Amino acid sequence: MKLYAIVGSGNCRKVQATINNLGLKVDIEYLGLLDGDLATTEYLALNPNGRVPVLVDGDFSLWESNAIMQYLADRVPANALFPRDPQVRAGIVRWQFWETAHFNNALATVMFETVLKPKLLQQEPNPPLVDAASESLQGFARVLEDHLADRDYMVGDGITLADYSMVSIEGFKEFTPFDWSGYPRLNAYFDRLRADPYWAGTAPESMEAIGRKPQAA
Ligand SMILES: N[C@@H](CCC(=O)N[C@@H](CS)C(=O)NCC(=O)O)C(=O)O
Repeated sequence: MKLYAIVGSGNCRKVQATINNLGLKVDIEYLGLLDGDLATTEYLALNPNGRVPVLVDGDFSLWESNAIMQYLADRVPANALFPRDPQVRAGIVRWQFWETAHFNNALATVMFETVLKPKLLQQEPNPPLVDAASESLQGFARVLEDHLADRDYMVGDGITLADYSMVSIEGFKEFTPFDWSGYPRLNAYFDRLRADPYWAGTAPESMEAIGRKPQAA
């Protein structure tokens, strides 16, 4: 199997953490965010959105990070990341939908406007967009804070796909101008996941490395 990825991309990191945790053998090809690699005819045939990640497994190819995680986990019998029990699975899938539609959508908007846009693209942020996303993020952060009142992980007693999805853009959390002080359990949860070696192993070497193709050894 082969995964097309970008260094430091949260949506790629969650897939890579899944691969690491499951011990799967997947070749990773890093594309350059600003090199036009996502806009080639060959790549758009794999993902017409021109985004990463994409998984290729023989004749089968798949985009959307959470779908890729589930596909990979289902290739490994009896794993704890995505168990077979329908109610446990539904709980995991629920939080994967929630992170992408709500929590990380709001966090990514604030982060992109205030961090990536000025630093990577040399463009000005859009203040009304930042304000609206920050307000949404306050509400979703409260939902997550309350969910973590009596648990260390999103579903059950250990790490599942829901956790790797939830923390996918943790690398930008502290750089994002948002007041996290009212969410102690959320902050502790992010720190807990940061200590997971499968997740930690997906971190970029530096902020400068993000989006750039690694130098050939
Ligand atoms: N919903 C998609 C989002 C994919 C996505 O937005 N990927 C980003 C990297 S995290 C990307 O490819 N950005 C490149 C671009 O927008 O040009 C998923 O979960 O896979």
